[in-house]
Amino acid sequence: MGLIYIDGNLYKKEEAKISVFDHGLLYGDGVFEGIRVYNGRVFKLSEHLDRLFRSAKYIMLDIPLTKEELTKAVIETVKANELKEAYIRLIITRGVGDLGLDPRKCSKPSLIIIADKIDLYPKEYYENGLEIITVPTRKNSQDALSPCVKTLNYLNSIMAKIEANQAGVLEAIMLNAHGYVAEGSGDNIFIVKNNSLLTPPLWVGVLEGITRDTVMKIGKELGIEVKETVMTRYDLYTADECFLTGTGAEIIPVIKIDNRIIGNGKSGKLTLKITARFQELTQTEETEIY
Ligand code: PXG
Repeated sequence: MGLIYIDGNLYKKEEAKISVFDHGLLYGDGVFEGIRVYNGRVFKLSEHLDRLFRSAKYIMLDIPLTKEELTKAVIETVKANELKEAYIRLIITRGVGDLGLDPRKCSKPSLIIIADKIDLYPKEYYENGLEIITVPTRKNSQDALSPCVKTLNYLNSIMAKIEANQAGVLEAIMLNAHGYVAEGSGDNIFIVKNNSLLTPPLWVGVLEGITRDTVMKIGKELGIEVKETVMTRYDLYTADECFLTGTGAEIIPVIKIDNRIIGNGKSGKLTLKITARFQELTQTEETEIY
């Protein structure tokens, strides 16, 4: 237990160390994934690895392993930790360089896999719903750094989280530079309006969430109209239902936004239906490892 994978070897937690010259630390130069293990199955591993390769391609980082090798490394780490319910953090940094940001000084990327427990929001919020706010911090602009890329630099989200903390709520929604609703600090947002399921399109500047994709598929499978559409704060305030999705958050109902009560102030009907199907999928889908 407590074994961390670094570049092909497993180390005890206390002995798992990387260089202070790693550009992941010095510059946030790297990419990562957050993946869940449910009931001994790695949920949507293939989709997470595909996104990791897309993120790496954007930042021009060559992942030294194939998708098959990465799959094996993830499963080996989960098995070594004897975890049936877990959170996997898969990190690839530019590697060890010197005190200059030129990535050509980094001879090879570092690969780290941590498998541990995660509890993002207290359990009662999944039943009673979450209060959130829209915050002053805007999403990074597409042409500065695409929000589709899951990079090691999360300061944009961290600023939003600090603003939420200071307002006494647990999560923040960021708008993009034009004032359109984007996403939370670590989750995508959905609303239900007149029985349609709506979420911002990727071009607004959001991460292509694996949970977002899963929820959109569930919606369609349940015969619900699913639309990717731009939305403003007005659309949030007047929604019938609202929820957030993410690997950490799973599906969490939202009952208050900027002090406006959403719907009847309880988890909505479609939210409950989609959540029930999502929970079924987490127990039955994907890579069996035990
Ligand atoms: N948007 C952002 C900015 C994220 O960081 C999501 C959306 C949801 O994507 P997935 O693929 O997970 O459905 C994320 C994911 C944490 C934590 O420790 C954060 C995420 C995932 C897992 C854990 O806060 N963010």
